[in-house]
Amino acid sequence: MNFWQPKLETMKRSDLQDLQMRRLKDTVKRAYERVPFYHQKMKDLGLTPGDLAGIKDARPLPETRKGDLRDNYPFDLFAVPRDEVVRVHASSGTTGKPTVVGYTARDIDAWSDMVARDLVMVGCSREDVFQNAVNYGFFTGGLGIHYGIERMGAMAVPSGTGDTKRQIEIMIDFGVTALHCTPSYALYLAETVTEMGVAGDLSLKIGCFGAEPWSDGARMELEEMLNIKAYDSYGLSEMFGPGVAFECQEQDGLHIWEDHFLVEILDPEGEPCAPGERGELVLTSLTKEAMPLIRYHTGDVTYMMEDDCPCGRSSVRLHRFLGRADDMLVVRGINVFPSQIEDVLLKIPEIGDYFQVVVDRKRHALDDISIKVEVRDIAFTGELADLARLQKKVEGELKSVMKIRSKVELVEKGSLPRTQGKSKKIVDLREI
Ligand code: DLL
Repeated sequence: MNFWQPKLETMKRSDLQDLQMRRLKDTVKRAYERVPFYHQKMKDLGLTPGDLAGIKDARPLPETRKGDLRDNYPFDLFAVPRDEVVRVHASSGTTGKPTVVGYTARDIDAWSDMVARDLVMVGCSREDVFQNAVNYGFFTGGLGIHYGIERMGAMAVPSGTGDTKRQIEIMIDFGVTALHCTPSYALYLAETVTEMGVAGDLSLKIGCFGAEPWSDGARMELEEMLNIKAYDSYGLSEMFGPGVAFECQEQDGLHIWEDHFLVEILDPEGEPCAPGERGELVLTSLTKEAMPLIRYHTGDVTYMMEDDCPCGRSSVRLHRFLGRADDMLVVRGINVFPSQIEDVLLKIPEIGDYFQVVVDRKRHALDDISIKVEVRDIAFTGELADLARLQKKVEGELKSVMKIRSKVELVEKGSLPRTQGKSKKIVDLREI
């Protein structure tokens, strides 16, 4: 069977909720006693751990945001003495200091088991040769996935990033059967495989892609080009890293491991969203020792799917992420997520896999949204009229989904930047 920790993965919901409340009380008590930031926040709310006796959810507890990690840079949110921290990771934002996270040996252990759960869930076994083509530095996707691969016993191939042709040679020579990287790099790898004409030499079966939003269109494209099943993987450094939520073989929502995290989806007013209703994912860590976080606002937008999953896992599923609340473009009052644009574009056969959205506002004018899209060779018939027709078609299809007009600029294949990590699909030139 495809379970790594069957008891925890299939636990009865009432037992799971009891376990969560026990762990929540313990986490909050430790944070109150050991982290001055939380001590003060709880004091401001008039709360002591004694008030938690009858607690049923996280709502009375203090909230945490990314800025709080920066304000406590680098180690002031740690809840254990420095000599118990065996590793740190960091993620760099666009401004200011990076945010730093720490792990005890038990944290690394719990995280490895969580990633092992994910990999076994999508069908990996000890027989697999697993290439991890992401950056092995401060980014949690490198060591985090690597430890999970070793934990479940497959052969880890820590290829890191860089030299795409060599990555593909390794894939062929080592008989790689499973691949982890960002979806944008996967598309670039797939494109290079096609150019090299070696798709038939690959032994790939499984692709795990995450660290940024991607669409079902991109999934279909990757599955076809690489002859794999492609799974969505979600995580964030603040909650260990990759492995927090992962698709099972149903490919219909991501199981979030509720024995490790208490899950809330909140609307912009901070009120809980009903299942099916979009909102911000807010997480409380239930097992993290070195750096527990309470009601952490992830900034990521999704919704809860409540129906039971045929795979037998009892944890709640999250719908694939639409994007970050702050990546959502509000153009002339309409909300647009880059993943929606991607979904439309990938359904048009003449259009390639790369696009870039540029939003601008001329003085006193309305916002302008223009989208550069790469055109596949098949679209170049030699007739300018054909290109003009294609441009109109793309504009029309985007308008029907986004409800606003955008200007489409067709560009040649290869002219938009390729990336080995997270891609930048939006350029916002508005001065707001
Ligand atoms: O990106 C951890 C990770 C590594 C996840 C490898 C999956 C695979 P950070 O660098 O801290 O950690 O970035 C976390 O990336 O808050 C989301 O905005 C975004 N993100 C991660 N996974 C997904 C996903 C890693 N599957 C931030 N879909 C998160 C959409 C994702 N967004």
